[in-house]
Amino acid sequence: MSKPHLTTTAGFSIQHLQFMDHHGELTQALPSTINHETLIKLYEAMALTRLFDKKAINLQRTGQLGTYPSCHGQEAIGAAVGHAMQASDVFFPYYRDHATFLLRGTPMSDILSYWGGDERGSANMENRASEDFPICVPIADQCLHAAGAAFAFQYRNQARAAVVTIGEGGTSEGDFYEAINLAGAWKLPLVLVINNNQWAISTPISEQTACKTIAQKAIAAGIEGVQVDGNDVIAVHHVMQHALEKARSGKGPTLIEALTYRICDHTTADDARRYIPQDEYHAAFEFEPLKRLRRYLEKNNLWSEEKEKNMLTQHAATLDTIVTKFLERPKAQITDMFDYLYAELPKQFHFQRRELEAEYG
Ligand SMILES: Cc1ncc(C[n+]2csc(CCOP(=O)(O)OP(=O)(O)O)c2C)c(N)n1
Ligand SMILES: [Mg+2]
Repeated sequence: MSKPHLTTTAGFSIQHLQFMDHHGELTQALPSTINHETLIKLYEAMALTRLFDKKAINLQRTGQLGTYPSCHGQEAIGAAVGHAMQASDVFFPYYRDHATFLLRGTPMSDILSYWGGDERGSANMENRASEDFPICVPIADQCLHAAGAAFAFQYRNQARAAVVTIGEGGTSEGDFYEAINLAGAWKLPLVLVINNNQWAISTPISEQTACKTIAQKAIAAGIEGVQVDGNDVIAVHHVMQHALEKARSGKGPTLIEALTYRICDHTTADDARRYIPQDEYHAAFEFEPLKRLRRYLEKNNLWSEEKEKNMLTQHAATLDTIVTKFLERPKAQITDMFDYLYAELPKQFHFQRRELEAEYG
């Protein structure tokens, strides 16, 4: 671990962790938790996520998808989280976790269906690697769901971890504080991963909080907090593995702040050029996670132009299959909004459902 970033009188400290800088140079020896094979796998997953992202934006721009939140520049967080988790752990995602879904084996055509407003996008749970929850758009609700599941694992004596993701803006919400408080008080097997992309739509982190770091919020809950370079997939992967093992072995929760930058619009319904200072925005591209990992792999003779070309050809074919499956799925039913919301439809909605079906079904 590198030098503490902040130390309190109570003896808690916040570490800032990095293994690889933006030139693709190691700033400390590779941790034993990661090898070159894993790094290549992470690179390929991050590259596929970036292409998926581009494709989804194109689908939205051509009227074939609803609002979509890009994860451009933030792929290292999702890839590290997805790779470090085991199938028996449970993931409580927010809306910018495409890389994690990919590595969790979530059918990516379901993710497109979800953003296409199709209830079946969240419903095909039987296809999924585990008991992962659907995407949560109401900010910070997922932290409470995750704390509840973490309690269930603890109560049943199961060696499983609940992993929840949230943006830095979301950590201003009461639900987030309630979840970390409970996790600390009950020593829950919970890992909270904060994507600090420094913007909450148009609100910059400087206006969001007076805290120097998001990780230090862990101190108030009496839990371990660590800040990592969120563009360094090695660092995120390393802290994730540590936090997951700790959670599964009954040693309690961890809060991980992954520092990155949102080098994209908030969603396709946004135009970030209207509020992000352009010099800051363009400078952030030099720090993005794929570029540095490719540089590292090439310097170590683990990657080449030819391998890149072959990977892109393979990824294009994978994406074609995903998009075809999404576009060719049977049409959604208008009554889905009732049928997927309740296990058993409350009586007062029967009339509404019948009326809707009669008019548009
Ligand atoms: C409870 C709630 N309040 C407001 C919103 C509207 N909203 C959607 S995204 C967002 C900003 C979130 O920013 P952050 O937590 O930093 O995550 P990011 O989008 O940057 O990844 C807001 C306010 C919402 N979805 N839910
Ligand atoms: Mg944010």
